[in-house]
Amino acid sequence: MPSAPFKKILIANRGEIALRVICACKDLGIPTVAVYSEADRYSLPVRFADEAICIGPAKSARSYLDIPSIISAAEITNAEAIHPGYGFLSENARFAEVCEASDLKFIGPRPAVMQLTGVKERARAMMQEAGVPILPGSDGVIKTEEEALATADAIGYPIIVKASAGGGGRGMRIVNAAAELPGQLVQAQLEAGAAFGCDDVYIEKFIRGPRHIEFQVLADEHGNVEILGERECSIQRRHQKLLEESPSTALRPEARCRISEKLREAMQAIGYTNAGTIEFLMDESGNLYFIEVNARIQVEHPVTEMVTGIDLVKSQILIAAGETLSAVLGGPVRFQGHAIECRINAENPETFAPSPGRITALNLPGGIGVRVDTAAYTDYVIPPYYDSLVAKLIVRGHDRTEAADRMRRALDMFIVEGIHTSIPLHKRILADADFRAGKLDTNFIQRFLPREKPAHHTG
Ligand code: MV4
Repeated sequence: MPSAPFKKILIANRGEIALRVICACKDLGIPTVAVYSEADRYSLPVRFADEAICIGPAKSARSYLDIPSIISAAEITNAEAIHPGYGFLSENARFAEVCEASDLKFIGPRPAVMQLTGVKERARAMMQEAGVPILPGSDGVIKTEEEALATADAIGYPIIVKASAGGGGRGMRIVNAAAELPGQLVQAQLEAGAAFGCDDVYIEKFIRGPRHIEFQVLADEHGNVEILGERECSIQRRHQKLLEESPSTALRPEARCRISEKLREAMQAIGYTNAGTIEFLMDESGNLYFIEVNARIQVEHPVTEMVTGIDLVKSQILIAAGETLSAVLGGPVRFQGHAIECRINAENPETFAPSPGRITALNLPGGIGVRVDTAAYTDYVIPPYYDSLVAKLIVRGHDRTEAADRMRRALDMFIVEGIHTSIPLHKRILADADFRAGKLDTNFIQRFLPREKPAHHTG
């Protein structure tokens, strides 16, 4: 048995993903440090990590986003590496930089690469350079109304103005005609400036009701890159994914191979390392267009784990320790069966408002092909300060039908009392004829939200 890749890992996160990282560390024989806010004192990551350090009050800005507190915790405990999870500091290039400067290995891409992927129109240009299809759009940042009008004229309406520093749907404006463009451009710039401290925007052709399909990347620190298939993430509400699956019913093997090979070359060209996700939109004709890179492990990573049998978090740690991809993967990547994930959120089923509070009763489903990633337990109190994800229910089947049937069984046996959850919504989705037929797009969820106005930006 070779020695552990790191002497100790600090997990700069909370909830189910902190616990997920602890599991990977335990499997690798690596001691862990949990950091927690005052609101998370009675959390499972605190209980199951080897050490736990309180880093501040409930508000994220003063705990999970507080770089000096986290670095201090790592230094006090002699941690050798930091896993950032998703959200919080996971895509903060400056945090990655401070880690390296403090002699702590950041488990993620290099800071310079995170800086590049964080600037959307630069990532776009880089992908185009590498031969990955992108949408018609501006050549970099749009500065003036004249530039905007000329670009939009050339590509044709509708177009979308996006914040260069955006992501997750923030700072986007759809423009249907030239008359609206000057106003929307200024609005987008103001919104971007306020939200991200940078008012750079760029323009793309707007695709109505696309599918959202993303590819999982693993890359080592020796120039080797593998693409681990795709995830279909079209079922979203307000840019929050609700249900993800792999493979996508819309992707033919030939298209999967072609895009994967292009992505492999592109990721190699930018020197991408560790885990990452490349997001695409698919139009009605089945064409894929790159939109953005997520330089982190994602919430929905278990879907890929279930069809490949590869532990992505363990892979991240081994890659960060300098292992080669072939040693990490131990052979060719094989895809088997179909996986579906339902995000169980603590939210009001009608208003989707967060529903924090005490879980008075909890039954987690199990059995063959069922996995639950959660940090919840009976009597756990969901704090109001963070996102509303309480559990991820992931199932695997030999094919999509078996996976969907298994998901319905598991949802029926998933009991959460004391708070409202998205379980009833998931039951309705799984029973839907279009869902069963694999007929999905980003407008799919609208039909399940009769009290909601359609989101203005989906057209
Ligand atoms: C788009 C688009 C249509 N055309 N870009 C939303 C989040 C961000 N990652 C990109 N987004 C979109 N970009 C062009 N050129 C539609 C969306 C979009 C969307 C994308 C994926 C999943 C759900 C969505 C919901 C609304 C809008």
